[in-house]
Amino acid sequence: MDNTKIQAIVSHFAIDGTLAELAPVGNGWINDTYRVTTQEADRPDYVLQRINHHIFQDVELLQQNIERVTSHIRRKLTEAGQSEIDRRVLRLIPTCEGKLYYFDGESYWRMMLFIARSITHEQISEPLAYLTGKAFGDFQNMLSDIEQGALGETIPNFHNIEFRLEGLREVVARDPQGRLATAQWMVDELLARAQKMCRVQQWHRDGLIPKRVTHCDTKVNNILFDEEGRPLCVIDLDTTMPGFVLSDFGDFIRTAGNTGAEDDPDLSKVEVNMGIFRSFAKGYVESATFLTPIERENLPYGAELLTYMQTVRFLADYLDGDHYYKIQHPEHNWQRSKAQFKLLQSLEAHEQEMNDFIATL
Ligand code: GN1
Ligand code: MG
Repeated sequence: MDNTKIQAIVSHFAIDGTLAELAPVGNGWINDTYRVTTQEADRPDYVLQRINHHIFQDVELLQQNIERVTSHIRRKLTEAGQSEIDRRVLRLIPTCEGKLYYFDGESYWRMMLFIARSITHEQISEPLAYLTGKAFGDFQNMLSDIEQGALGETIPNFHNIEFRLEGLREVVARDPQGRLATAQWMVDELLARAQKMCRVQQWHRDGLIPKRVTHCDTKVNNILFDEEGRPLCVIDLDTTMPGFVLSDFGDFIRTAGNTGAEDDPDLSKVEVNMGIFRSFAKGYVESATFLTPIERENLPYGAELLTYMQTVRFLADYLDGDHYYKIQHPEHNWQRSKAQFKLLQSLEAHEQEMNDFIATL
């Protein structure tokens, strides 16, 4: 997109300062992101994003969720006497008409304050896993008293395993690409675990497990750290919505607690990294003081559940002909499914060990 067009978009937002420079940033594939630099040294810089409204279809709801989450956290930080609050929580910049996004007739745009002098990590380590656990636990803790009904689901049924399994069953019945023959064994393995994995939804219906505010993308690169290495701010709030805390715990272990890659072609490299598990769990349990006994005991189950759910999602996309996840080669989603399934098996083999560790915290 050319800069004059983006400049015109920037002019619709109530920014403080004069636009000096525009540059694309980041590596996410969901939204397009630009850094907006201002001329004046004493004025902030900004981040402009084009929202992917194919994935986030209700932009109004999406932006309202983010505004509610960030204003709630901002209030908590103020009450706690924190300094530099605009570095510790995202701040949405409204348009000149006071709206939370701008629609140019084609795309939806939003603006945020840029948090200067922050550091992100793509590689995990045990000390970093501990700090990340603390940061996501704090995040959920600050949001644990937000009014019921304040937030909507920005992607309906996003982490609902019953819904994801329905999707898998539906595509298995159609087999539109003729790929089922290759994948049948994995379909059987997954369906054999369906009852165990859907248990959380049943617990919720029985009133045993609450929905809280969950981030739903708990990767280490969604935390900004300060120059001293302390967690500063949780970012990427698009999927922050009502859900089970098991989701956030589990998705971190799925992504960071794997000795291999998410799509590793060499399955012998894929195992749960118990050092990362222990460090993250320790940090998380220390700050997530609201956890009920059933939530706490089931954190290892959460790790299995999210890995299982990701296997189901990759496999369904493979059978369907690769419409959701970008692929680098024709069998990529199948490779991802196998790698996630291998991680699930490793988690299952370590279930007792994980449960025993949680009990010591
Ligand atoms: C997508 O693009 P990324 O990595 O932030 C997906 C997650 C999956 C992940 C698997 C909105 O996230 O749910 O776990 O891919 N996000 C969406 O790599 O579907
Ligand atoms: Mg993301």
